[in-house]
Amino acid sequence: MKRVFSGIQPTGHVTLGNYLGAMRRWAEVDQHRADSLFCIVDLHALTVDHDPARVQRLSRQTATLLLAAGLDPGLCTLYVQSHVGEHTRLSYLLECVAGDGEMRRMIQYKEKSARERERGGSVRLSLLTYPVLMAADILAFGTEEVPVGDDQVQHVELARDLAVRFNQRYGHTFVVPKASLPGVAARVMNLQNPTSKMGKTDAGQGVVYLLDEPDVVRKKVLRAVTDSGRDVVYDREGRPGLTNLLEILAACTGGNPESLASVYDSYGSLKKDTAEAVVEVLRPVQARHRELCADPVYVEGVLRDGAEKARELARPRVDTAYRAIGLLPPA
Ligand code: AQP
Repeated sequence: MKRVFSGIQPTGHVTLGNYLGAMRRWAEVDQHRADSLFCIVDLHALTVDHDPARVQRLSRQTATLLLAAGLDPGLCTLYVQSHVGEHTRLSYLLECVAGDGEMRRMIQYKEKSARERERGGSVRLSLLTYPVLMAADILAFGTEEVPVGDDQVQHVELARDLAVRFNQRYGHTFVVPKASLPGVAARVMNLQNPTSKMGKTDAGQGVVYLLDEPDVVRKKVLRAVTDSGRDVVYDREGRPGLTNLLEILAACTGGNPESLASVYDSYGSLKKDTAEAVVEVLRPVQARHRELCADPVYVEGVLRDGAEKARELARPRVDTAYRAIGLLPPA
């Protein structure tokens, strides 16, 4: 069976972008067709200015939401990254095959380091090395496929490069993974700024959160920035606001964004239908989330069992990498 791995950072409340770009596919497709691991990558949340209590709270909430979205511990492994030491053990080895130049070229590093500087903060070294830790997350498990949104493709490419380089220098150790993207909504854009990705750390009306009440969702979608012009057309470059709404509607209803464009003759009706489609997609997830919140012991048990399983799966390959690179095995 194919090995699939993917992760989500507890850096903010889970968004509609996370759901449509990644989580929904993990639950509806990946866990049924592959031997899948899904991880709350909490160490990555420490790469930018963070509040310790909030990261803990968001880690629990993200795990609960992943279960609410349909991840089934009988079908997949769900765990928290910091509970499995193999991630950081392997990350160091991969730092020894990665170059600082390739880290500085990462788009997310450029964007997030600029944001930290704008806020007057310093840039953490871990922000620069974060893609190496992500490569370790992936490579530790012999992952073949990484289902992600479009923004993570460059990082998966780096994981591929590091796997190939390590294998060439030290002998075949890692499977070379590839990214897989959803057909639609691979990059859901901010509703107020449709040329920027809808990100967890953005505040404001442009981001729909998975736990937003129906009326809040409606308000945000109805107030989405659209483009000048009257006709409804699918054009990512020229009409990013409309295109984003069409992509969201298509992802929520199973349609095709380009053909949906011809169904609408006004922005108002497109927004109204999109708002209702999002509300309907979120409804069962929110209901299940409420049930799971009443049973935190269940969620903790899932994470404990998941971490144990992930440790067992990762350890042999990480041990092999330690020997291959020239480290003396403990007596
Ligand atoms: N807008 C999006 N559209 C489609 N997919 C998305 N993903 C994230 N945003 C979108 C995918 O969701 C998975 C988990 O994402 P993450 O936790 O790595 O990223 P994030 O939500 O963008 O969180 P950040 O980086 O902490 O926040 P920002 O960007 O605000 O700084 C991934 O598969 C990702 O592709």
